[in-house]
Amino acid sequence: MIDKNILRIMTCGSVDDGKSTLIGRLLFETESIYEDQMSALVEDSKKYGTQGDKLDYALLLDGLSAEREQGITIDVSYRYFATETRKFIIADSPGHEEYTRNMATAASQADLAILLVNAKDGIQPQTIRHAAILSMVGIKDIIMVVNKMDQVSYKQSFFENIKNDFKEKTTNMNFESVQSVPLSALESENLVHSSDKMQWFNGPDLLSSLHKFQKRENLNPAVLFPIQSVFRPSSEFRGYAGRLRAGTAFVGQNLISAQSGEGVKIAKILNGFKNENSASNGDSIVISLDREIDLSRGDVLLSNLNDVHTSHHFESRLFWFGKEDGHRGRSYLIKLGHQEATCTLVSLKSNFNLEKLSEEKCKKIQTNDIVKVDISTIKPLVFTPYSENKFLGSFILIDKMTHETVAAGMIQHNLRRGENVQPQHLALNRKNREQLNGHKAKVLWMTGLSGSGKSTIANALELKLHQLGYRTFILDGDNIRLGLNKDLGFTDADRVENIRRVSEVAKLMSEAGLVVITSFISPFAKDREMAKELIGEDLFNEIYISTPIEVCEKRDVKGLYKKARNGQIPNFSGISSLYEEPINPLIKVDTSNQSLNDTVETIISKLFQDK
Ligand code: ADX
Repeated sequence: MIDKNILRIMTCGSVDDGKSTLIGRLLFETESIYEDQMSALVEDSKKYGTQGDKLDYALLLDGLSAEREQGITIDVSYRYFATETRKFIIADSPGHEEYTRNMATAASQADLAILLVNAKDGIQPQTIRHAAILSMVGIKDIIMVVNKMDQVSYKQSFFENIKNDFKEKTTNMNFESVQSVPLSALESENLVHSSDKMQWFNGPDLLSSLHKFQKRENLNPAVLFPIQSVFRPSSEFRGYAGRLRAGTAFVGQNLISAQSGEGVKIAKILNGFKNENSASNGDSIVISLDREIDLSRGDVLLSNLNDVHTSHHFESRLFWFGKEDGHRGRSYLIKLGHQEATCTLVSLKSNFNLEKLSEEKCKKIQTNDIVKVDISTIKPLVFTPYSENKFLGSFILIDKMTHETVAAGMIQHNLRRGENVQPQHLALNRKNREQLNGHKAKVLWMTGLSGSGKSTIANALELKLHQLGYRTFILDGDNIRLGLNKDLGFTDADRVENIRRVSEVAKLMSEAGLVVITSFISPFAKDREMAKELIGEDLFNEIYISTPIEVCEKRDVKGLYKKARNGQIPNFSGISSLYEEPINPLIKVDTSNQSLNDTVETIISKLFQDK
């Protein structure tokens, strides 16, 4: 059984609020420090200490050399301490502004947050920013510690002013309880016993508050069991391993697969190597079922189907860590629970301005942004809003090319159209249409700079294919931008959307059985990758027209390079906007040293031998 008595606490505050000292001193006072750590502390205090002859408890914390050198805490570090009645896990998240994301990560695990304020400086903008993030990641309970009371002679007025100021500035945040404790971590006043120096304060000291704190438990008995792995040690036993994320499960209980809607009964529950009759929320177990149904990693077994959504469209809050900007229309890998899928940011709704504490319009997402977006996944996922279940309500987004985690997300709510729109089965498919046409469908995706020769090649190629009896269509950058995409310009965001729409159209046309030739600069590797995935690897053929920029510029058929060099066209590909070369194209053509005829022949001999 999971120990319900463990309290997960996170701490946050500005750089000078004394978090490390507070945690260090708590560890010391609760005798959670080993002898060797203690002797290191004595040595380190002499060398690096900031407290004269006294011990510098802040040095007990992790972050170690980098932190000591810079004088700031740089990552989330976890500390454990226990008293006779309770165990505590304390996450020290950094106070430095850049590291807001670490704070968000720590907050999603915490039962309670300790927000530190320096008695002398009072509430700082950073304090309020942290409070806003805490409220956004669903922290309901806060202890506001007014630290360094020794520096204001333990005067009540400082404490009362800060308390009122905090209350006023956070009225719109959804905290359910805010306690305030005045203390001095350095002098251990009001830390682990009530202080004689602050007799005007009649609340409990910090440690007593932590002992008394009652965790908000999910009392809903309904079971949520996301399957982490399928386990088949012998042909007689098939087990499903995972952690129970809500409710109490028992042998004989009826469960439903969220994905298929099929019902099953729990036959056995194993906890460790022991057979158990039941298991509760938080337990890591293996269960077996009364019959075999189709279940795999990522599927969710539950007792009440209405407790989750199975949908491919939801609104979410994102904490963006990525160094690269995020754009509407871009695709990422989403990992939600044990499920994985490709997803797209279909609309950017707003960006939360931490200075003004308000939502603002947003055109792209940058590092450290906290945005509200709609996400659409390629297959339905099982989820809940974050407020109902942290495990099935949170996810990460991964850049498929760099494998970097670019964002952490929290689901706000399902978007109904995700459930109400279902694919319609059609009587005829691509194969039928290909049969009638007498050839296979294909997409020839040409990429390259403006003036590289894409449109000329597309034209000559289509003519030749037409003569050979192929049904074809050209999607050309300039033409599409005069019609379907006339609302789009040349910012990165608009180019991403341009290619997304063109990919969808190319997919439809290939479903119609046509040979589709696309002629777009399509400068970003990620978007070409997205096109490939959407259209299907078997249909997608990348052709890189690699004519060097000097040659394109010399040709300057449309006079655009000249204008771009004169600064009349901003964001011009290859000059003031990035072009990422394909790494492994199927065909590569440099029109400065290959004739049009040869190019057309090369493409035809490589791709059209099937008829
Ligand atoms: S893409 O980058 O979004 O793929 P697309 O192929 O649709 O571009 O459009 C490129 C065409 O738009 C070029 O061939 C050129 O004629 C025209 N154009 C106008 N402004 C720009 C610009 N800033 N950068 C590139 N092409 C431009």
